[in-house]
Amino acid sequence: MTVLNGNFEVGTFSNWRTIGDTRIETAALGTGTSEANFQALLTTDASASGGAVEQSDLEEFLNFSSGLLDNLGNGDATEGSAIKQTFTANAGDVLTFDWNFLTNEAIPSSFNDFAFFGISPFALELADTNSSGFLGTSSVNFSQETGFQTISIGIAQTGTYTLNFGVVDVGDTAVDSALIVDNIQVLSSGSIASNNDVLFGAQGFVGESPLSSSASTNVEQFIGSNAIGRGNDTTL
Ligand SMILES: [Ca+2]
Ligand SMILES: [Ca+2]
Ligand SMILES: [Ca+2]
Repeated sequence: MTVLNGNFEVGTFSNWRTIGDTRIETAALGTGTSEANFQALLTTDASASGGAVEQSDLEEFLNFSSGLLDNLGNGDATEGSAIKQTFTANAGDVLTFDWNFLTNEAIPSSFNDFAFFGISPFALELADTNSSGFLGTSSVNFSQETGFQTISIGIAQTGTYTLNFGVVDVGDTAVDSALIVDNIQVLSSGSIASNNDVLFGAQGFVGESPLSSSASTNVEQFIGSNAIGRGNDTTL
């Protein structure tokens, strides 16, 4: 089963499971949209329904090992929000989505909030307060945004995967950040581009090997069961 309601045009989180402060937003958010009318917003803020949850609850929800969010390298993750959905894919398919990281922290800040996506039990950072290219003020509730970006991830092995997206506060819980995601699709192997940003398989996110037919020739990031890093042609 492919990703359902990956563009949120149902207007709800139908087919997704959520934790923390998660909302369907429109262009009224001030960021515009990357695809049609509706998009998902995840924040590290409080909300009427309770808001962001503590790190351990996030890690349990996402089937992460305890402390994984700290081990991504930005410091002590404190609280946040996430969504997830389980789907099946074939080797050679490509997962693609649009994302936008927003923050009220300084850029950069030692309170290095970050957004991530992953295939449980693995996660990979999308952006943090040290990322380049922030656009300045343009959204209703946040002072900075990266703007919409698109990432594509080659799927190295046929299987059933649980896709996750999240955002966390780091160091304290006071100043909030958010992640917008939209346009989440799994494209069949016939539509593969040759420039996937990341690959993943049974060992997590990996480098170019072992999938030669559709593998990227310029993989820039990888993550495995015990490591995160950057490099080319690296298999964990
Ligand atoms: Ca949409
Ligand atoms: Ca923060
Ligand atoms: Ca917070």
